[in-house]
Amino acid sequence: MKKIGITCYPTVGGSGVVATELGQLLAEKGHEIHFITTALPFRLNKTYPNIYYHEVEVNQYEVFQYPPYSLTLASKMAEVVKRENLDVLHVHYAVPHAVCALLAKDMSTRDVKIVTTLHGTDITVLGHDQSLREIIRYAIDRSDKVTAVSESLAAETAEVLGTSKPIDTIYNFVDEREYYPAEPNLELKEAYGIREEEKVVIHISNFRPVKRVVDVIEAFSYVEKSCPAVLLMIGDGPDRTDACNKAAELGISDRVLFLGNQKNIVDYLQMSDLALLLSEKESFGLVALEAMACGVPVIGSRAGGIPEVVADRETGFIVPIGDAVTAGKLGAELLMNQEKYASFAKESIRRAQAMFKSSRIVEQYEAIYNEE
Ligand code: GMT
Repeated sequence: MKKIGITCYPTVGGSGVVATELGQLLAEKGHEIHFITTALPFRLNKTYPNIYYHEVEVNQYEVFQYPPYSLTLASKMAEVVKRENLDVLHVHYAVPHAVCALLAKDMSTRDVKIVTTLHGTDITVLGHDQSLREIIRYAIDRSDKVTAVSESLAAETAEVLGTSKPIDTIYNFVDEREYYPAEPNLELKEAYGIREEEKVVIHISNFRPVKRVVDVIEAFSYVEKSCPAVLLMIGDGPDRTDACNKAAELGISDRVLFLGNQKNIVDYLQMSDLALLLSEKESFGLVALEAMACGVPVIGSRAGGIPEVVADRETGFIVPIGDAVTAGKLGAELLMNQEKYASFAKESIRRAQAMFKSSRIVEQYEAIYNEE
């Protein structure tokens, strides 16, 4: 059994979800887990005697123009590595987390193994920034082991950074004890005024420009033209107003429910019939996998790792980025073809369980921790 330190952004996003659930599943297998984060990970939903939380408390001093997050984190990591005799520091995101881990290893003088998992924007966005490129490459080259959440991200990392460091793809997973197909919560549906005959389409994201939420509204307008339907927009972010305006412009505001951030998204997925993820960058698309695990087919864009998650014409459809019309028309056709829909829903569940099964993914990480 290993003693593993985990650092991630604990409050939002798929990377925090994956890191936290991985920590929980590793703890269930007997490993000792130490979260070294700024807050208690939001997905940590059970009590485990072998999970510890070490808070990174970033102080603000007048002498610093910016709060020294990276320095405080590196210092805390070094303290925990030494005191708890950690074997592994598993960090999510190259910058700053892998850089902090390297510094902490040096400070602690303990031969702790540094495993870095790339989740996307540290490569697809920051990797193109000349002011960060070199330090990202340094973090990757010096980590003992680097993983990426899709083949697409692994390939893009090598290309963007020009690194020859081997990068293993380890896909994200869902906790199947939480994400599974179930009868919709009728009370919740009724509370939102959703009628029995209406199809439920769902989009979940942080509404940043890369998510192209306006395309989601436009795609939905084609679904709504063909069958009675509502769109649940879950999440919040800078493009929410644009999305609301688009719904108003298309005259479908009463069909689009903006629900803001929600904690129990599985309740919403279990009452949905179709998920839309039309991003222009998406290294994996955890929400697509969460939808599939609940038996909900996905229309996704040909961006990053989405086509590795959604099997085109089997568990949903893959459309070109920006092609909201095709996305909407394919969605409508699928929802109206009962036989095809049932086969897509069944295949979604099968694929989620076969390719992204949590036990299989956790074993892949364990193999990396155990490698000599
Ligand atoms: O999607 C985001 O903007 C949040 C970001 C995060 O830090 O959680 O998501 C990234 O990591 C997820 C977990 O690996 C992936 O499922 C998302 O595809 C990835 N987002 C992007 O690549 C834009």
